[in-house]
Amino acid sequence: MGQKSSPGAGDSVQPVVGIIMGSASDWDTMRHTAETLDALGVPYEKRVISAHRTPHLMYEWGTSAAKRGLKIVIAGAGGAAHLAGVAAALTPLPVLGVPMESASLKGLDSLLSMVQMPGGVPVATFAIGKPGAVNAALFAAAVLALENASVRKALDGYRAAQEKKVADTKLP
Ligand code: RP5
Repeated sequence: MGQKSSPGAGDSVQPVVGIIMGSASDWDTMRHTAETLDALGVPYEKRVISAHRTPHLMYEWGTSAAKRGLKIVIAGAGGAAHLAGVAAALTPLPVLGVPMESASLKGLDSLLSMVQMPGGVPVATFAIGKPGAVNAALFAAAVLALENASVRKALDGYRAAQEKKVADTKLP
C-alpha cells in the first residue's frame, strides 16, 4: 500500500519514514520534509490521507504502517488538524506533526488542534509551516541516526554546512 508519487531519492528503497498530509494543498509545505529527507538519504513514502475525508484509508494506512517497515510517521495537516493525532492512535510508531499555515487563522488552528493531544496518545508537534516541515525531517533523521551510521554522517554534514553558511554570511 502507499501510493508513491513521482519517484525520487526517497522512494528508491524500503521507506522508513511515512509522510502523510491531509490534502494535496499541504504539499507546498510538506515538500520541504521530503526534500530534507532526500538531502539526508532517508527513504520515505508520501501520500495524501485525510482523517476526515478518507477515514477508512486512514485506518488501513495507520494500522499497517509498522508492518510495512516504516519507523517514523510525519503528518502535516491544517485547520481542524486531526491527522497526526488519529495516526498516533492507530500506530505504535512515533508520530511527528507539522501544522499547516492555514489561510484563515495563520496556522494557529492547525497548531492547537495538533498539539493538544489527550494524555496517553503523544504527537510531537513542530512549528507552523516550512520550519516545522524541515525540522520534522531533521528530527526523524536524528532518531534514525541513533542506529544508522550513514544517516548520522549525512546529518553531521548538513549541520556543518548550515553552520558554515550562517558564519560566512556577509551583510550589505
Ligand atoms: C486539512 O484541511 C488539510 O490538511 C488542509 O491543510 C486543509 C484544507 O484542505 P483543502 O480544502 O485545501 O483540500 O484537512
